[in-house]
Amino acid sequence: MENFDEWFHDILENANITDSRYPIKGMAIWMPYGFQIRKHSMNIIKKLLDKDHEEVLFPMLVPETELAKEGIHVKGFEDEVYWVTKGGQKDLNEQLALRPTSETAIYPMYALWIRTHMDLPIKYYQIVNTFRYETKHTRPLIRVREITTFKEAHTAHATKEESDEQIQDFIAIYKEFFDDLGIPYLISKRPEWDKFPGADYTMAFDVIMPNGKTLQVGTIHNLGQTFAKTFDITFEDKDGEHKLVYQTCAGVSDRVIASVIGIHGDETGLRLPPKVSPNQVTIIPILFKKGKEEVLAKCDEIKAQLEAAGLRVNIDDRDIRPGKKFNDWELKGTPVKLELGPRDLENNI
Ligand code: A5A
Repeated sequence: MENFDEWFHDILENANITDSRYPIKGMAIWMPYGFQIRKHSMNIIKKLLDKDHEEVLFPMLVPETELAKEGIHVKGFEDEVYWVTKGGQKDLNEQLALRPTSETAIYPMYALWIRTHMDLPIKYYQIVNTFRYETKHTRPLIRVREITTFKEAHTAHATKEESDEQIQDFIAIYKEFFDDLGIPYLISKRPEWDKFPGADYTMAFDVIMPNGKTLQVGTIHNLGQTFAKTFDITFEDKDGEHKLVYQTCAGVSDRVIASVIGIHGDETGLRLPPKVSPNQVTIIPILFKKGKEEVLAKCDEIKAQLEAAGLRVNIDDRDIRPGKKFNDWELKGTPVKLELGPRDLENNI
C-alpha cells in the first residue's frame, strides 16, 4: 500500500462503509456495509462486558454546572466542547454541553445511587455518540467530531485494590476484543502529560497503522478518588464510616473499525475478520441461460446449509458479469467466496 491515507479514504467510500460528504466537518454517515461491521464489532465487546458489567443509557446533554465542577477534567476538554445555548428562540438559563465523554453526566447520579458498601461495585457501560470539537485535522473514523461509537464503561469500588483489579479486568477484556479482531496492539502506561484529564493513571492500547503511525484505539483510566471528591460520591462501610469511592473508566471508539480496515486491508481492498464481516461466505453463481434455475437452486441449498451451521451467507445474484462480482467482493473483503456454475453441477460438487 503506497499511500495509506489515500487508500483509507477511498476504501471507506468504495466499500460502502462511510460517506464523509455530510456538510459538517468531522461528521459522517455510516453506510449499510460499514454499519454492519460496526454492529458485529460492538456485539463482540458487548458480549465481553456483559459477563460482569451492565449496559445503561445516559442523556447526551450535560449542564454546565456539572461539567465545570471537576477542574482538571474540564480544563482538558474546555476547547473541545460543543454547547447548546438556545431552546427555540429563547436563550437557555443554563447552557448545556454535548457530552465530550460522560463522567460529568454519570457521576452526579452515582452520588445518588451509592449509599452503602452493599451498593458497590457499580460497573456500568454505554455505547453512545459523543462530541469533541477536535482542532487537529479530522479524518473519518480516526479523528471525528461526532464519535458515533463511543463505548465507555464507568465503575465505582470500595477500595483502591479493587479499582486496580478493575483496570486489569478491562485490559483483559480489551485484549480479548482486539485478539478477536486480529489486531496486534501495544499496551502502555501513559506518561503524566498524556493522562486522561482527572485520572491517576492511564493505560492505553495502541495499534501501528500501515503508514507507520500509532493509533490509540482504547484507554483505561484509574480515576482514583478525584471525581468522588468533586461529586461527593461516598458510601458507608461495614463499620458505619463514610468513605469516598474509587473509580475507573475505559473507552474505545470508531477507531477500532478504522484499525480493522487499516490493519487487514490490502491493494485489492478490505479483508475482514470473519467475526465482524457482514457476510462470512459470499456465493457467486456463474449463470448462463441454460441451467440457470438449477445453479440458483443449488446456491440456495448451500446457503441454507451454511446458515444452519451458524454462518452469515449471501448470494450475489445480480445480473452482471461474474468477474465484476468477484472484484466487488474482493474489494469488500468477504472472507470466503464460493463460485458455483453449471460445470460444478455436472461434476456433482
Ligand atoms: N471517559 C474515558 C473513557 C475517555 O473519554 N477516554 S478518552 O478520552 O481517552 O477516549 C477514549 C478513546 O476514544 C480514546 O482512547 C480514542 O481511541 C478514542 N477517541 C478519542 N477522541 C476521538 C476522536 N475525536 N475520534 C475518534 N476516536 C476518538
